[in-house]
This record gives sequence, structure tokens and C-alpha cells, in this order.
Amino acid sequence: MKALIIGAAGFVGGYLIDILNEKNFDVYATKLPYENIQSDVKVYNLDLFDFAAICSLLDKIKPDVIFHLAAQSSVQVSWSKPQLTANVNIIGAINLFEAVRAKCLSAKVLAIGSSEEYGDIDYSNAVNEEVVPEPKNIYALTKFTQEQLARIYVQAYGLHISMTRSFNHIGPRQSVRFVVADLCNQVACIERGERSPLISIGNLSSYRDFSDVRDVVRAYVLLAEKGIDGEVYNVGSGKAVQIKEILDLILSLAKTKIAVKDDPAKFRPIDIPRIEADISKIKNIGWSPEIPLKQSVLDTLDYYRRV
Ligand code: A2R
Repeated sequence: MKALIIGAAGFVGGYLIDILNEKNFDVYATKLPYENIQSDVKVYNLDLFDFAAICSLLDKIKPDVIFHLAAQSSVQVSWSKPQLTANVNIIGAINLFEAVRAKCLSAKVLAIGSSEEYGDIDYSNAVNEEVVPEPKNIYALTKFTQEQLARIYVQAYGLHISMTRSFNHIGPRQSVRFVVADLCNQVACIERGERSPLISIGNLSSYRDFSDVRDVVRAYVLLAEKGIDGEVYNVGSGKAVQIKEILDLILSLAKTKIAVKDDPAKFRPIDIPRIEADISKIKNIGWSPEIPLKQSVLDTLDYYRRV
């Protein structure tokens, strides 16, 4: 089976390459020209704005499965660069779907979306896929648009696309823009004596649904095999954890005593108190998270201790 990962140089891409290699897929990966992929797979430079290049790559590879990870994936950047975000996440997705339509209609495509899409909904219960998203930021809106476009391409042209709404994922190599990686990096810097023993924090009271990136890519491979065309699947742990609990865990793993101080820059103007995924739908096709939160945090901390 030939698997093509679009946008493989990011956080998730590296883990997806690993699991596809383990499962003996013939793996092809794309990246932007200035990015690096250090893995023994076939790597191509590809910008989603170049429709002709996408067509010629699909023509050449004829993939059986395509994982669409490429995105402008930061909520914060989506406020400062709304045009870029819409171009990559919406026009880029259209370019990919059009190229699939033209060159490899039978390929299975997995389009990765985000729990951010849910936005302004009632979070008093775990959120299932029937809930209609109310995106509240530009990134979320572009991902919801990608999902709706995917549905249209399934219905109108018979493409084989499944979609995800992926909740927070964590693990080694994640960028410090994300809370767990940020806290682990700060602790590692303190342990090395690079800064005073004071960790800066944002809002600790929120509950979020974290899963390990290695579980997440296992879900993606399963969805590529068993996901129903036109259907969206939550990918998460199914259990919300308070950020304070994660901070306490990280501090308990630290090799030195660390104090905590608020950083106003890390507080968001609007923060939803609790977000938890209902993962019954993906569980029904055979996926459950396996890596405990403590292990993910420990591995992330160890990664930042090494870099
Ligand atoms: O933004 P960059 O320079 O880090 O490059 C990202 C790349 N990308 C593109 N690829 C092809 N054509 C474009 N026009 C284009 N613009 C950006 O997609 C990056 O290398 C990759 C996405 O990787 P990350 O930002 O690290 O996302 P991650 O954490 O791997 O998440 C995968 C997917 C994304 O669709 C997220 O929005 C979703 O899961 O949560």
C-alpha cells in the first residue's frame, strides 16, 4: 500500500511516518522547500498553492491513501495572518481534493481537522460529532470549512474522504507554543541552570482533553482503513484533565524545587472552562488511547531535557 503524507514535516508528520513504516506501507512524504524530514522515506517538496505540482505528484505516485496534515495550524497566527490561514487551509484543501478528483479518485483521503471547530457550544457534556460547530476563531472556521468541503467532494464527486476533529495532542518534539511542551521546556531550562527556578504559567483552571501524538497517529491509520466516506470522527482521550493537574505532575517530576508565577501574556481573553471529547464513534471502529498522560508528559520532559 502506498501512503502519501501531505505536510509531513510538522509535529504529527514525523510520528505518522514512523507508524506507517512499522506497518510496512510504502511511504511518501511532502514538505515545504525550507523544511527538513529526517527519515528514510521518499520526500518531495510540495506547496499546496501549486495545483499543477500536486497533480503531477499524485499522477507519479498513485497513492492508495493520502493523509492531509498540511495547514497553518496556529490559532494565534490565524488572527495575525487571516489571509494566509484561509489560503493554506481552504484553498490548499480545494487544490488537494481537485487533484485527487483528477488523478487518483479511488485513493482514500484523511483530512485532519480540529476540536477548535466546535467553538461556542455547550461543553457541559463530552462533545460528540453530532454537535454542530460554532467556530470562534479564524483557524477554527478554516478547518470547519475544510471539513464541509470534504463532505461536498464526497457527495458530488465520489471522493473517499474521512475527516477528524482532533483534540489537543502532546508528546516529544511538540513546539513550545503548546502548554505541555512549554511547561516541560521551562522545567528543563531551570534544571540546566539556564533560568531562575520560577515557571511562568497561564490559566491553570481549564480542563482539556489531551492525548499522546503516538496514539493519535494510530487513530489516523485506522481511520484511513475503516473511516466511512464523508464522516467526521473525534480523536481525543475522552477524559478532560485540568491544566493545574498537569503542572503539578511536571513539577513532581522536576529534579529541582520550582516556584510558579502568573504570566498575563499566557492568559486568553476567552477561555472555555472544560472541553472533553466523546470518542464513542472512533471506539466503535476499534481505536482507544493507550498511552497514559503521565507517560506522555514524562517523555516530553525527557525530550526537552535532551535538546
Ligand atoms: O507552517 P509551516 O512552515 O510549519 O509548514 C507547515 C505545512 N504547511 C504547508 N504545506 C504545504 N503547503 C502549504 N502551503 C503549507 N503551509 C504550511 O504543514 C507544517 O510543516 C505542516 C503542518 O504541520 P504542523 O503545523 O506542525 O501541524 P501538526 O501539529 O503536525 O498537525 C497536523 C494537522 C494540522 O492540519 C493541524 O491543523 C491539525 O493536525 O491539528
